[in-house]
Amino acid sequence: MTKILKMLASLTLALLWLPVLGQTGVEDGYDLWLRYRPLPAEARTRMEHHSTAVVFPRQASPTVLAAVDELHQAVARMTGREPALGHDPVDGALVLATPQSLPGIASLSLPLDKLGQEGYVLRSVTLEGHQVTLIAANTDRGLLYGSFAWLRDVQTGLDLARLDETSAPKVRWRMLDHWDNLDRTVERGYAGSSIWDWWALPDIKSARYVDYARANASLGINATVLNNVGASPQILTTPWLKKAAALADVMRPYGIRVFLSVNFSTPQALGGTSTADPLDPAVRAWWKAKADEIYRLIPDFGGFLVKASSEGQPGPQDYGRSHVDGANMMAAALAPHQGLVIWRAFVYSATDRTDRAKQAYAEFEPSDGKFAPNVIVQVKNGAIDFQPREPFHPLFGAMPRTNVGLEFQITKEYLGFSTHLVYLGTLYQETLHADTHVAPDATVARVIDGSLYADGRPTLMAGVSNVGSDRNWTGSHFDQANWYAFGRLAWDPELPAQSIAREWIAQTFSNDRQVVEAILPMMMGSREAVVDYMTPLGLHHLMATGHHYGPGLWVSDLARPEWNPTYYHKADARGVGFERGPGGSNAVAQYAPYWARTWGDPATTPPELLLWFHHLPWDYPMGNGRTLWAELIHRYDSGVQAVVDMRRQWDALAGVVDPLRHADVAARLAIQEREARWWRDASIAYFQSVNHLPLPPGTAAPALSLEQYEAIKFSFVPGGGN
Ligand code: BDP
Repeated sequence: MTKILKMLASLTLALLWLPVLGQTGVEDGYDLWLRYRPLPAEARTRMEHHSTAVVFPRQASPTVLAAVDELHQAVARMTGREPALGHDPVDGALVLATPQSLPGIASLSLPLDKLGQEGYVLRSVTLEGHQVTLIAANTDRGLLYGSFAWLRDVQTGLDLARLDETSAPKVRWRMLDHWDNLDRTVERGYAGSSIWDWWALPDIKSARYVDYARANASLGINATVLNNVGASPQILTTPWLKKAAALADVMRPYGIRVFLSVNFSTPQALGGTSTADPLDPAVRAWWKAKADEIYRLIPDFGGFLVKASSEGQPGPQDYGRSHVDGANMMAAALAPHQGLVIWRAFVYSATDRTDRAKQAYAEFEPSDGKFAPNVIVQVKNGAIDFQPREPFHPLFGAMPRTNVGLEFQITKEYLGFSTHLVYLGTLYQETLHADTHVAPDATVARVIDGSLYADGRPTLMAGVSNVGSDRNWTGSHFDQANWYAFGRLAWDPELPAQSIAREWIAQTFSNDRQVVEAILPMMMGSREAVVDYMTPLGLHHLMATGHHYGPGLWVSDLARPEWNPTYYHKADARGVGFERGPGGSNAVAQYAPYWARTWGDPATTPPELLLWFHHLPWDYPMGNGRTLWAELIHRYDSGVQAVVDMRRQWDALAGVVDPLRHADVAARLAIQEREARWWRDASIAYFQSVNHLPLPPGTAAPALSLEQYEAIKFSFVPGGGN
């Protein structure tokens, strides 16, 4: 064993993941997109020329050693030959260098000034007379990201002899939000229980945590919120902070900062104060002292994520104070430590009778410019709630003097859990590419990455995690793609969803053209399919009560009007849809004039959002010769047909895709087809019960009666909300 190998082996992080990788001869999904399977002979020979050695700085930090370890193991696994480890360039080496560790790279005119703290350059160069692949960065984190980028290039078959890549993240905080409770249940989690074995922490640190960190680092995700936004006050007690600190220790070498969700009334709930009023001096002092304690345990702690005055969670409004008062109070406690407050804008009130889609904007927009500089207001992609399709949230672009972050849901609460195959890259792209029209070229991506404002503000893209204790991490193999796509888009919101899907398939299944070309259309069409069989033409929030599993269009008796599907579709004998134009709730007026005009008139509203913005008669002409009713049924049928097609495409890959994963995906597609039909049939049966219209000729009647669909009930549905 070389000296360096011994050094690597002595590191806990190396020891932790070596045995895990060693176990996986079988394709069970554990290895995600970091499979590093042996390459075919020709590719192996090509690669060997470019990975003879891994050369790295003498004074290597844990982050550099993590990168070296990853490269070393990956090359060994792909080529069957361990690369040498050393500190001096040799021919065919992979050289990790910063300007400090190897001043010689200065002569290569690398664009280091464009890389910031996390970017990297990958370049085939001659260094000290040797042909090498240089992975250069300003920081060790950049070297880690560059190493993963090189491994992505290898696995996707790029020409390793002519690399010339420069990349830097556009968004500062690329964050996973875990909705994990301290008892290991996961709100809206469909991949087993929480990955965090809270009870065993801090003493026992599962090897999985390292693999979690590796997977995130491979995408550039640099922050994780460990616990649910419906936060237990307990998380801020010392024993739990020690558990969080243990996880922070695992994440640190991988450039990942730990954040915690906090309950607004924690000081009072834990008995430290008699109130949680944000303007009360004792409350302010409590938070300050708590922040000091946290930073003693976790010196690089990221900050707090807060769901306040939202869906029954306590908040400043319980004390007659505003969101600004609440957020800025916490921000003051964290500011001395450079900590952040991420304050969620997911609010709608039990007493406000105005359109739910308007309430967050109404609450937050007037506070523009009032939040402290270390507060980021986190806004969901749409104004209702992670639906299969929503127009972008009107707050994007509407608060230019406030740090506004974006929250997507990766776990598929409303899109078929982890059973339905739905690639979310296209959904994310649709939001990110949407032009807010508040200024020229003001896409949501440019609001979120801050380039629209160019003032160096902290930026954030967060995704509600779909990771759990399941062996394959995400419940289904294809849901790994949504974690992947989220991470890649958080790094660069302009990346096309299609190229992300391609690179994910190549790394996760096979780089074989036949496989990539067969899986790609399944993924790319899958989101439109789920929209069509669940909520076509802009319909939304029609899922069953609480758990959101299956259709519930008929539900109209829940305590709060906006919890009922009938509130959203408003179907009656005359028509269907939520009127949000000037004649209705006028939610369109919260958008820039361009959208207010376009979406204010059904004639210029695209069919995809028609019933989101308008209540229209059943015989409304769709412009393609069909009535609204006929078009609705056509969409339901297309959705079901798309799933039938996906199944056929997948079946054709039997024997090409490894058997375990093939069988698992096939079984889920069978469920998806059954459930797509269920959605279609139950929706048609319900709408027919209100409009009494016949089905267009040639259309299949629903399999069961409406009463039978209404009678379908479930208990113990995963993800909570039962
Ligand atoms: C909704 C979920 C609920 C979450 C809430 C939130 O149904 O479980 O707590 O979002 O984002 O989608 O706070």
